[in-house]
Amino acid sequence: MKKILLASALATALAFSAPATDHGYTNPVIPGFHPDPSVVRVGEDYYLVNSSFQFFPGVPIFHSRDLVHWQQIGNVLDRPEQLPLTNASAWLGIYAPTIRYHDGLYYMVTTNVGNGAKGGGNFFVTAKDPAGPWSNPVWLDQGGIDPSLFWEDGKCYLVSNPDVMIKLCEIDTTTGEQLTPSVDLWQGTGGRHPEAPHIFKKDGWYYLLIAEGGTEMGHSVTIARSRDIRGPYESNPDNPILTHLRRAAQNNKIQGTGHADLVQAHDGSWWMVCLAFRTQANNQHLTGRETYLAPVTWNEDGWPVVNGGNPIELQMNVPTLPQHPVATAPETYDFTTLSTFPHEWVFLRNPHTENYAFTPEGLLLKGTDVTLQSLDSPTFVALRQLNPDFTASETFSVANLQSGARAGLTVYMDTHSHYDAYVTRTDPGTYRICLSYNLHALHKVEQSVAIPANAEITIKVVGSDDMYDFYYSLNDGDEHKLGSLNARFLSTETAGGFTGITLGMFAEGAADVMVKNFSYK
Ligand code: 6LW
Repeated sequence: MKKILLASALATALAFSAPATDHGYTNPVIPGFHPDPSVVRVGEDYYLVNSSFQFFPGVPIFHSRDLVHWQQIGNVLDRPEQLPLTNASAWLGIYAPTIRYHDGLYYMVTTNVGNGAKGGGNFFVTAKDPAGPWSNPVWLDQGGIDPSLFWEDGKCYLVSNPDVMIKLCEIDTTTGEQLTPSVDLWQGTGGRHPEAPHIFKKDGWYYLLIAEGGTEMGHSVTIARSRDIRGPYESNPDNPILTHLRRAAQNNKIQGTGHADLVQAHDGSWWMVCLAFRTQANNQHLTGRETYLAPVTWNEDGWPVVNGGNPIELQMNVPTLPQHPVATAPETYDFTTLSTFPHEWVFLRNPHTENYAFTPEGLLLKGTDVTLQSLDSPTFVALRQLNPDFTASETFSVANLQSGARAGLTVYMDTHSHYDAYVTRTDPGTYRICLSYNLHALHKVEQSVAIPANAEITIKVVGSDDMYDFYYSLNDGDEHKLGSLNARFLSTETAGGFTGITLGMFAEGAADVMVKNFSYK
């Protein structure tokens, strides 16, 4: 079996060709489960990172030259020693990261909630090249979540939110040691969960950008400033500078705008990246919290104004940097030609790598007794659902399928909430293709159809605003409908967790599965 290499560019990516422009773009700029964005500029290059919770590798990192088009260039945490995820649920693991650049080094600072040295907590890693490799974690003392770094006069300051308060201390960036006591900076304007702090310096002011209101409908971005980094901080009279809670955005598909970062572009313009979600399925969301972009100006009192004070739109009609489209992911992954997983594929927690092998016939997945309900790592490898409307399919054959084993395609929100279309064997020689749902305590096999053994099977799922429709075909023959399941029961509002839907190829029990290809479009 070939060893799985988790970090390699996909050479077969297709170039996206659009006429060069410097006006208008589509939000989200990074669709699907890509929350808690943080951005840094180095010269004319921009790098952006997202949180990743219980998925491995963690912290996807993207590159752009225009802030609009982003290409994933790796995952910051791609080794188990950087990213222990034992028993991590969709509420745990890697929370919001911050990316910064100082003195020739990239820094990514984040929180591993529930895992790691010291039982979890805040740490940073560094790299000379943002595509990696990144260092092992340097653990930090100040608690809370959403750590961020700021340098001035040879000092490195850490901010995070222990005790529901944005606090600051100085740290030693070699050892992580805390050099000064944590001081209180600001608690926001009264919204719950003051978090996501970032410090910027402009025109002699220290600006402290935060998020408040929690990561749901009431999410907002607020800002305060001080002449002294340690405060006192005065609140912007026009706070919040971004929220979709108000009437102006009540019919906007984009909701939950918050958790932001600011960057000054190489042409001098200012921009905000933030998270938000797109509502579907009766005002709920499934594709996770995504990455959005908005222009920022400064008013005469020296406070930032996001998108002219207006809500963020799907179609942004504003000037941009000169646009540089990037290569996009392929529609079909042909596993007979691949020898590594491209960056966008993810596993649950720390994968048992011996259960995944690239062969000339395809990707061999070996099932184990770890199921999709488990907080261990099942045999599962997935892509994020990027948009409500999509078609995904997996073509595979089953070399070994013992009674009770299952192999197929899961529409997976978390351990409690997933829809599975799969092949199973009920008694010697009887193969069936089934559709089941797992919704916390509710579990049912909705459909079960006998199929011949030794068939090449294609399972397809078609997503829309309200439904997931499942189909199958055998040996490239006619397509049959397997069933339909309502999308809303898998939503974040119903299922919980900080993630979004992933579409996973999985194997459970004594099942050896040869996957020929997987498509997503
Ligand atoms: C993240 C916090 C938040 O660390 O939710 O929406 C937490 N913002 O800032 C998990 O994403």
